[in-house]
Parts: sequence; structure tokens; C-alpha cells
Amino acid sequence: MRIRCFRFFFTSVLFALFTVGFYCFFGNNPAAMAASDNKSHTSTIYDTHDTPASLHGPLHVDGAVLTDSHGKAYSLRGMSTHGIAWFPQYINRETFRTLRDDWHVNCIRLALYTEEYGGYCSGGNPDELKSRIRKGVDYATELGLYVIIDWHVLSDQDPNVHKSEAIAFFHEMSALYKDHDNVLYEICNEPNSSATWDSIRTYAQEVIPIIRANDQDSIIIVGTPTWSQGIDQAAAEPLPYDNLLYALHFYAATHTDWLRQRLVSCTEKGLPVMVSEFGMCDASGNGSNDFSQTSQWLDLLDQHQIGYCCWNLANKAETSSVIIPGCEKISDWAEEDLSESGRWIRQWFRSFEY
Ligand code: IDC
Repeated sequence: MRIRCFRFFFTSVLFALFTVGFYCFFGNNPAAMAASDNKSHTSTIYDTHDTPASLHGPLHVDGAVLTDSHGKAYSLRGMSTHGIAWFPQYINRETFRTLRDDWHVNCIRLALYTEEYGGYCSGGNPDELKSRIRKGVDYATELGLYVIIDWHVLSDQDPNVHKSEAIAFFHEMSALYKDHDNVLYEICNEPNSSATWDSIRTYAQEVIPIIRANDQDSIIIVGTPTWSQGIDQAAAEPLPYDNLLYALHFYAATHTDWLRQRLVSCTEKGLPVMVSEFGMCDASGNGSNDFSQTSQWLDLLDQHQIGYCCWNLANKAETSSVIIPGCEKISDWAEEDLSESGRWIRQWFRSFEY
């Protein structure tokens, strides 16, 4: 009897110690909790003030990879907004905080359409749109997130169509953010159709020096021909500047092996690539998701330490929107507030630490 009491007491103490230890280690620490769910990643305990930008500082391009201030390869993993003219509600501190703390993203991409939906160059209000960009950068900065300012060329096809507006815009943005280590500039989302690599190069050679005059070593992402799939053309004739990343975009239900092979061959040639936009569905942003293809893509990107941002942070009735139509919450979404895309990509991101 005495032995049994002793055993019970001893087991209870062990259990209590284990519970307290577990809570101290994982309690209130989403990054550590998620890492515990995923065996392939080791866990880090963050200080309450640790953020992606405070831990990793200014980024640089070294050969084919993006590196942090410790010289280690660093992958940006983030969410892209939909057009900020259309869904401004998600440019919000609480939205970004949820994405950082619950989804574990380290980067937000702010998509500023040049043509569609009250685009910056087609009837939108430039001052209002710039104030949304400033808000987005301010919230990202407060939260220690990296932030991409995306000049979202799409139906205008060739970035030269709005080159003078782009020059003025990036001149102003780079003057504002020259001391912000967390700001990246994406100078043309997806040149397409008539836009050749030659015409993109001409544009880039005018816009990049404008940014560099204010901000000498910021990271600049350059779109490539054919909706940012033509990275092979960029690899054949890269631009003569440091700290550039070349954009590769994919939509997993449309772009498969052939584009992955192109990525591998360009990376092996030393081309630094960023997947500044991808979708899990087809290239229309709609249709069915293909998670098997998406996993193949994201595994390959992780293997090559290439960053990626998912399209799109909105509640539009389309497959690629991560929030269900009708859900008005702008933060702290429950599983049932998220679309199939949202639930899948949140789960994917949560297995990483920032
Ligand atoms: C789509 C949006 C959709 C919008 C359309 C406008 O999801 O709501 O009506 O743009 O043309 C891209 C573009 C991105 C597209 C997305 C899906 O960068 O703007 O968003 N896509 O078509 N490239 C490939 C796919």
C-alpha cells in the first residue's frame, strides 16, 4: 500500500513537471506549436519581440539565393493581396498580425494594378492608392514583416505602356523607404503578349536606376515575359545590377513539369528567382485546386530555397481567394472562414518558422 501511494505520488509529480515544461516550451507560441506538428522542421522559441525582419535583417542576393543578414539562405513565404483598389479592407494591422502569428508568413505582397479595377494608371485615384501602399508598408514594418510593393502590370501587357508613371511611382516609394530594410520593389508583375525580354530589359534599365538612386541595395523583383514564365530568357541575358530577383509565376493546375524543369535549369545556371505569385488552381484564378501539383512545386522551391507568395488575400467568389465569399472578418479567421485554398495554404505555411 505504501509503495503504491509512493508510486502514485511519484507519477503525479512527473506528470506535473511534464505539463509545466510543455506549457513553458509551447504555450502561446504558435511557431513552436506548429513546428511540433511537423517533424521535418526544428522548433525555435521566439522572444516576444522577435519578428521576421528583426531576426533576419536586410536581405541580399548571393548567387541564385536570397540571404539574410547572417549570410544564410532565407526564403520569403507570404500572401499577396488582391488588387488594393478593390479589396482595401485587408490592408490592416490585424490582418497582417494574423498572417504572421497564425499563418507564419514572413512577407506581404501589396498588388497595385496599373490597369484593372480602378487601376493606378486607368482612372484610379493615385493619391488614395499610394496612401494604401503607405498604410500597408507601415503595418508590415510595425510587425516586422517583409513587404513587396508590386506594380501589377497585367492587361497593359508591356510595362513600357505606363513607364513614366512607373518611374514617378518608384522614385517616390524608394525615397520614402530608403531606410526600410523590409521593403522590396516588384517593378512589373506579368509582362505578356507583346512584351519581349528586350522591351522588359529596356524598361528595367530605366526604372532600376531610379530606385537605386535612393535606395542602393534594396531587393528588386523583375517580371519576365509570358506572364512571368520566361525566366530562361532572363537567364540568357540577365540585367547588369546586384540584388535582383527574376519573377517566375505558376498556377499549379495549369503549369506543371515543363515549367519546373525550366526553373531547375535556370537555378543551376545561377539565376536568382522569386515566385512572387502562385496559385493552387488554374491560371484564371478559378477552377479546381490541384494540391498534388502545388506540393510538387512548393517542395521544389523549398529545396532550392526560393521564396513564394500565394494569390490572393480576399473573399472574392473565386477559387484562388483564401477567404470564403460572405465572410467579412479581416483577421483571426476560423477554419470555416477560409476557402479550400485558404485552409490548405495556411496549413502549409504553418509548418515553417519565420
Ligand atoms: C486575377 C484575379 C481576378 C481578376 C483578374 C483580373 O484573381 O479576380 O478578375 O485577375 O484580370 C495572374 C495575375 C493576377 C490574376 C491571376 C488569376 O497576376 O492578377 O488575378 N493570375 O488570373 N497571373 C496568372 C494568374
